[in-house]
Amino acid sequence: MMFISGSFAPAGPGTIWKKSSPDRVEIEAYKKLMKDPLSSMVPHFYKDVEYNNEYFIEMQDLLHNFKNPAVMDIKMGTRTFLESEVENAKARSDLYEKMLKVDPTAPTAEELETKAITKLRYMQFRENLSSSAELGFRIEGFKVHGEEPTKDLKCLKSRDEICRTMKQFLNGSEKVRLLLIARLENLKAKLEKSTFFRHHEVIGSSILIIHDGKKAGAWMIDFAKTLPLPEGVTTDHRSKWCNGNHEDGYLTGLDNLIHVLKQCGKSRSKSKS
Ligand code: I3P
Repeated sequence: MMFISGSFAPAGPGTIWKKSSPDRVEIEAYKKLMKDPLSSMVPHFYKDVEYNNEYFIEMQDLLHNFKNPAVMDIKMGTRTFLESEVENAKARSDLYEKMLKVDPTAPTAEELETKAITKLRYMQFRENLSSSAELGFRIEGFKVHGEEPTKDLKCLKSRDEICRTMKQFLNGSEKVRLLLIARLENLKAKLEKSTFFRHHEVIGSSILIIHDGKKAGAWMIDFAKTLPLPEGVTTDHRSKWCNGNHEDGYLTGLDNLIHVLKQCGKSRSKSKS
């Protein structure tokens, strides 16, 4: 996440370096995205860089044109893990500890005994705890100017709660709300025309929203788990996932995100969930 993680470094005016994995998945995704109708919906990719045996992506700094911006990271999709996790039986104590911290009642009797869970178990726990499973998106964190980032949102689930958080982030700006709805509707139109989107599953990717009270934008970011679909497989990004169909629920999430943003305007004093 751009404003919280330590994997970013300023590169030059208007550009940043983002740490990238040696598997080159994100680099390949950005290269293809630059030639796709989605190019205006993602940060501009300049080049990949190898530096001190580490890999980086030199890309547009989306914050560059904003003054004192507010930033929100929204993780997209009803599925937030790769299908390869289904076969990954490795029991992890770190994920068990994280689960316990959020909800001490969540582990099963067996998990309480072994004190370890698989990544699949943890990721699905996180999806169900938050709005991911039902709405296809979740607010991971946000930051408004002059305040510390708000990251403790793992249990944010209902439309009503999301709406309240959105209002806090929008800081009462009706203009920004309408700009964002328009931008996200534009994104949806572009996704429908995108060859890239037709041929990839988009997992663990976020929409980054930035506004400064006057201007507002939203961009797709984080493609480290955006993989080409296997030959002959197609997805509609809305159907329910079952192992092997590669559905990610991205459009379900986008539809619901737009809907919630519209709802935030209607229910200024009293919101319904
Ligand atoms: C992490 C989060 C990350 C995920 C990470 C999780 O949980 O879901 O997206 O990394 O897996 O631990 P949380 O948000 O609760 O901290 P990937 O998206 O790269 O899978 P990891 O522990 O295997 O890095």
